[in-house]
Amino acid sequence: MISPADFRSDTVTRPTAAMRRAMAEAEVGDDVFGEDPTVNELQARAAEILGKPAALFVPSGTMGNQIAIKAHTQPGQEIICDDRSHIVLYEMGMVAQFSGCLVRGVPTTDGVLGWSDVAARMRQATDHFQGTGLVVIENTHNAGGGTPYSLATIKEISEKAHAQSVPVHMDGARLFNAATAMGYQAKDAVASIDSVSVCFSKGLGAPVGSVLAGEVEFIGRAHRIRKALGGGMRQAGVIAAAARIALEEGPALLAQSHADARFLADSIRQMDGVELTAEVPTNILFFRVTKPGVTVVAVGEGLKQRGILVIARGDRIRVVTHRDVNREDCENAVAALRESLATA
Ligand code: TLP
Repeated sequence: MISPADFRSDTVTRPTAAMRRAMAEAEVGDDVFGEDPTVNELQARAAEILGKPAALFVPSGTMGNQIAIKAHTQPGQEIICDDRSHIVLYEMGMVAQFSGCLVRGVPTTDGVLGWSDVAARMRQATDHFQGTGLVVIENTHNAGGGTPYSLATIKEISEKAHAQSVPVHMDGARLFNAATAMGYQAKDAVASIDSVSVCFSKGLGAPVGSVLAGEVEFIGRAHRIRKALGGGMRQAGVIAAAARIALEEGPALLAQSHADARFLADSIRQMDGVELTAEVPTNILFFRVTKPGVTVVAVGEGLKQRGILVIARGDRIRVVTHRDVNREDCENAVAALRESLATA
């Protein structure tokens, strides 16, 4: 049987042969003692690429974000972010559970905040208000359609938040997708912000791992918080070795994924019965079903029967391109979508 083409997420990529080799050969030590050379090298290299003084290897993007939120805030403070942010929708309420913070979510069309959105919700701590503790921006924005931030917007939000003594964290799970689409360097996008978490295990292709980067003192606190969450990973060089290859070689492959997503978007634009819900600037595409009487779930099921996996949930279908699907898979997906719509 032919294995299905998996467009559910860019998290589904399998480690390459080179990654598996590097994992097998990785020099390791006990990272809780700071003695794993492969982890140490990965952290140093990630810090260098992101232009930050220090970086910490973490098991997941969720842990990277939640450590950052805890390290930046005090219980009771407010966090300003887009109301469909990953930290709000998909991180198990940890903003409340772990950091004891409140979310002031901003409704947006594409997930990207402007300074005026943030400014309207900023509150100084007074006898009446607990105050804003943190601003979080998601670059690219997943639920908004893989939307990248411009350098100018990041800089404006950061500088103006800092003027009110409020730090800014970037959920940069797909920062390199943003950099590829916007033509900037990852480090330029994070130069004005306080911390960034970046995933190796999405489009970059590593089997596991993310990194949190920021100032030395902040990463010191993050290290203690990671331990509290059970994130002391011992001989983690085994996974850091694959993450290092993802970091060095993954970004160059993202342009192809973006071109594949554009190909899918163009095909969907020409099809009756479906409609894109947002522009497709990177590797994430959302569409809804407009054919009367046909549900998102039915189309998702029809695609699955034809060997195409997507996420069909709520009122839209998400398709994500990545290094483990190619143009032929995309062409097959378009044909499968046409058939599914015709027979649904
Ligand atoms: N996103 C996953 C799902 O959880 C939705 C996906 O398939 O897209 N920030 C952003 C913007 C993300 O999209 C994700 C994962 C994370 C953080 C969390 O990363 P992990 O899964 O490593 O904890």
